Amino acid sequence: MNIVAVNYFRGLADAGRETLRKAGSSATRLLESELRLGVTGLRRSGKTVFVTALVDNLLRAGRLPFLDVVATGRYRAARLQPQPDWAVPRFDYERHLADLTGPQPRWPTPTRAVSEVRLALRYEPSSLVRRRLQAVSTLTLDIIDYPGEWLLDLGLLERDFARWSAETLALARRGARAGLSGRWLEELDRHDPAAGAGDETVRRLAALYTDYLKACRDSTAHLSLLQPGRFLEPGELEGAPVLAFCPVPEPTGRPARGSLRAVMEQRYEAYKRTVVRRFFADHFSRLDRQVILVDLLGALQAGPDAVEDMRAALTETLGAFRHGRSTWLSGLLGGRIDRVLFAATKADHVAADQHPRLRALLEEFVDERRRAMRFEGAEVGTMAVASVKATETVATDHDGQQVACVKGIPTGRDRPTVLYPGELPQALGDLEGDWAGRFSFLDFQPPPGLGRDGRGLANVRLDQVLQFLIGDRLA
Ligand SMILES: Nc1nc2c(ncn2[C@@H]2O[C@H](COP(=O)(O)OP(=O)(O)O)[C@@H](O)[C@H]2O)c(=O)[nH]1
Ligand SMILES: [Mg+2]
Repeated sequence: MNIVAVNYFRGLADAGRETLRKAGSSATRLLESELRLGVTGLRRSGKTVFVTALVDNLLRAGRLPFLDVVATGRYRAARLQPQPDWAVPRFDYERHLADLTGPQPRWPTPTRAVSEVRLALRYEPSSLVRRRLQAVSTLTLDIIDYPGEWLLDLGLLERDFARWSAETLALARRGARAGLSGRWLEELDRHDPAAGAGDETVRRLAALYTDYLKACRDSTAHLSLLQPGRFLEPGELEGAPVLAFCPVPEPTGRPARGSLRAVMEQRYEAYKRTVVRRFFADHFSRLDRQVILVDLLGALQAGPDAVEDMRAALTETLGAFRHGRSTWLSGLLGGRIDRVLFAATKADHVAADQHPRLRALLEEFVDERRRAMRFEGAEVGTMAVASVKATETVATDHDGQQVACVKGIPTGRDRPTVLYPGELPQALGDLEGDWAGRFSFLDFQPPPGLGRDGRGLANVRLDQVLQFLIGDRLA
């Protein structure tokens, strides 16, 4: 057995033990409990800023009025602790905080792989019975930040190569993608899937496919449904052969051994086995709660294709959380995530009166799957949040009418500007035709003086986020 496979099975065994330990200790869990919270989202959805702000607000606790344990005066304090997984990089809270709160405030430098941080939260239990047993309880909270691109890959486990190829090829010929997939599809056309293919051909096709995925992500089209995720966020696998494949059309003749189709299929299956399942066993299967950050405003700004694509990506993502014994994923190890929160980030890009609509739009995306998940016993929440509030909502007079605007320092400028970002629709169906260009959300700099009052980074609704994600464990 090769090393990767050994590690994979070891991962499974560990995860299995973990599940047993959890089940066996549910009695003691009341007093001293542990919770693993996953934070994910596609690139630039706001993970790093979110985790930094979450940690900072838990440490300082001066801006959490709707977190019950704080509101009722039972919260003692929190402290950073050494993390349990020694092979995973530590989330660099201190450095990110220094970026945000320095003399020249700037957004944290991006990171591209998994990282984690552990906090111990001390609080007084609310029930008399528990207080008699222990005056102060501790919740150990592990926060794990990982690329949403990896999460999207769980959907591949349910598709064989033929199906994945057919779906991906069809998608590449539609909408905004058609303008970006040309070079890859032309090159693919030049090869007979049933004929033998050398390593060089395979690598060239894979490279063109990867370029296409990157173009989808980086173009103004703002596309989300991009698989395999490691092609965009390779983590430690940069350059590995398991990341060199691409979809191939169904061959008409009988494919020879070593044919293009056969080689690509082998690599696809190897990717699922050694990369996707390992991520599942090592990280995903060990989470108790999950928050998925969504840059919905970014997609709205980009237009209908981006919104449709984001909807598809969220639906695919929710598929990974299906509970119940029938699905492969939960059948393997027993899914234990019982709360999933979708959060539309950067809500401070629009005026506060638009937040209910932002949330409603997000809700529309996840609604159908949400009912299925509630049926299985898991909660799915939606919220509009800003991890760091970079603007103020101000009322201005426009042709004799009061309109709500945002005021902040746009990126690249040095003075506050008042901006009318437009009104969000009540429902996605209200947007008709090609509405690209209807919204103008600007990027803002972190506000000067951020964090100086020592109460925790100014934010929008992080307390409600925390109440939903961990509030019940601080009761
Ligand atoms: N105004 C505002 N911008 C944000 C917020 N969170 C993230 N951003 C912007 O989004 C960018 C990407 O955020 P980051 O946390 O690095 O995303 P990640 O790639 O998911 O880790 C940042 O550099 C900011 O420009 C927020 O709460 N408010
Ligand atoms: Mg990040």
